Amino acid sequence: MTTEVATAAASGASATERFHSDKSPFAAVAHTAPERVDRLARRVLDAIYDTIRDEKVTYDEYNALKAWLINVGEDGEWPLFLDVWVEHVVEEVATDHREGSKGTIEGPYYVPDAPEHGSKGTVDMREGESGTPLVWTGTVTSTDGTVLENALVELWHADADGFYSQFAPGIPEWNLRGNFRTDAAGAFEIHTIQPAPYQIPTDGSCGKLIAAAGWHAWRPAHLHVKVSAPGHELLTAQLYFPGDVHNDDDIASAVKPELLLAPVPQADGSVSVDYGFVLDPTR
Ligand code: MBD
Ligand code: FE
Repeated sequence: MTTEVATAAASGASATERFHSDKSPFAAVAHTAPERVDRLARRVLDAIYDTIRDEKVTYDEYNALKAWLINVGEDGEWPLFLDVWVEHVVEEVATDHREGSKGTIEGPYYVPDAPEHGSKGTVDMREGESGTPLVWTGTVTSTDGTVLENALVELWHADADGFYSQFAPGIPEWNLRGNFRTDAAGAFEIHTIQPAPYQIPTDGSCGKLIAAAGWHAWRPAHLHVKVSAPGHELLTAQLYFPGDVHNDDDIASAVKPELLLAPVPQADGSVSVDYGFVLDPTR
């Protein structure tokens, strides 16, 4: 028997395929004026020209960049590259007006339509799934304090080895992915395990950049969540655990103080957290 190993190329290919299978990102910008496209493309190109002139970039460096960009595509790592180094600023601008809960980036590993568990339940996990059991309670309200019944809470996270189902081989399809609905009091209760710190793939092009630049590849342990309710803006967030050494130097720049949990260890070895969400009404 051969043991499948997680490779950058395999998880990159899954993330790229998943992104392509979603509804076309171009439809939403089909009516963008040429002036806007011109302005944005021009500013990005000008930033590149400035860098080349200021830093006196050589032909050898230009050719290395060209080869690297081609490799990012071949590895399927464009979703990873963009979500790690660009998305956090897009998220910042997009959610600037909000009065409700803070969110953060989605990242490359969301999958819609995970199994539903009602308002209280346990995400799918393997027999003997490793990791500290985690019980997460919370409520979903609107910015005016109204309780939101039947709000959708979608949870996904890595396992204790830092792998996501559907993006690493040999993990059951919906492992550590589950959807919950708030009850009449706006409450939910989710049972899962505590995820581990996560290292982005080091064997692909993003890893090559990280090594060449002397960076590290780590994200702190995190739970991903999307919270939605009719008439409200979709909230995409990640929640973090205090004390994680990478909370202060997340490679994806996606940690905010408001997103830190306050876990309470229980006598039975599990950990409880209470963390709820306030959604902004649609403008
Ligand atoms: C992740 O798990 C993640 O959340 C982000 C943002 C980027 C890479 C891997
Ligand atoms: Fe993640």
